[in-house]
Amino acid sequence: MRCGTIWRNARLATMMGDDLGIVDSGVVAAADGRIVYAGPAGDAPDFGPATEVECGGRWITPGLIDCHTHLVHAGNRAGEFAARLAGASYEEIARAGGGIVSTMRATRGASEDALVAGALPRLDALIAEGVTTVEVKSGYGLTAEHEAKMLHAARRLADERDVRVATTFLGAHALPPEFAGDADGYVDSVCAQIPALAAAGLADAVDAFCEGIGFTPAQVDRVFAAAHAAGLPVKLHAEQLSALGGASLAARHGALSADHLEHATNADVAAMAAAGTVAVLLPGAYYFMRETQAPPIAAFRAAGVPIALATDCNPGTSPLTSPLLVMNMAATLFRLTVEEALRGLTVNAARALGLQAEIGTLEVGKACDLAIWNVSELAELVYRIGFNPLHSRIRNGR
Ligand code: DI6
Ligand code: FE
Repeated sequence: MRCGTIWRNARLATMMGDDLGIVDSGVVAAADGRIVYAGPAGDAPDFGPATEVECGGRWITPGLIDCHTHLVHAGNRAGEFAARLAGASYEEIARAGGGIVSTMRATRGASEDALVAGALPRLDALIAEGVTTVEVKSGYGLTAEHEAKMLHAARRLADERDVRVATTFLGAHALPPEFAGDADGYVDSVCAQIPALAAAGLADAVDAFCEGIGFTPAQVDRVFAAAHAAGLPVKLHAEQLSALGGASLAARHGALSADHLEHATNADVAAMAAAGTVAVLLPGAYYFMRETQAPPIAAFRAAGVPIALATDCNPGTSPLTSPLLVMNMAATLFRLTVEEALRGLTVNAARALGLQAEIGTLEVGKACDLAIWNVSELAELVYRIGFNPLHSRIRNGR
């Protein structure tokens, strides 16, 4: 078998099957950026001449996938954080013209170059912890021009760094001031942007914020219809602060994922299970917003809804750039198991992006995106707080 690089003497968490798919004495081999073998050393074929990497018994997982971020944005909201410490609520700040709209002002005022430059340190923090794929949403431009600028900036991150970027159009994130009192008019303009963004290849999916301070299920329904017409998959910020049935709506639309979900009901869970919609949990936002109602994890488990995890990196509710801390928070705050946490940033995150044929497991034919860890047991990846045991990160076999 011809191959380029072989990683030997490793322990593998392949994420194949329903658990971690562990191989104790494992080998991974790659050719032309793809995995050509991942399994027990004893069963490995003769690979012929290749670059050999001795892993010294280290653990190899699939490269981590951060499937929900708002990495591209200008400015920060540290001042609002301070105001919240002094007693203001997120909703009060939003209704007073702060919140998402303050990041919108900063983002409209930033050039595409400045957005790229601003996002790179955040992206580098993710990469330093083994992220090989990141989803990036628009949603702080809130005009056709500035939303497209954000998506261009997101695409350029993949030129600046060795990382796969999936982009999501989140025009229906907040009502921009010029449409005050006319949310339906703004939704019309969001829908009208979708065909051109799809045709230009700028958006891989369409998202919306279904919430009292965001958009109603009826408005989201219209955005999703426009996405379907343009051939784009959908996902939804749903049930974060209140129960509006957004997750059920997303499931009815065959959404890749519904995200946040603290207030999801049994009906939402059943609809997601039937549709195969992934539950993307964002414990950083739950923590930062000091929420007290955790998502219905037991119901997701019982119904077989796949659970993914992500940073939700954004300036307002989750200024977080650590996938390792996300796993710890998911375990500590939501009581996810080690297996669920690790699957949440690999195989199930791939599914939340519709990329399960390409990434997320150590499986022949998939991209050879690996994270190699200096840990003696996988639980260490979930257990430590503020410590990064990444040994190396492989993207497309390099
Ligand atoms: N939910 C969130 O947590 C973020 N967006 C959303 O729809 C918040 C974004 C922000 O406050 O800037
Ligand atoms: Fe978000």
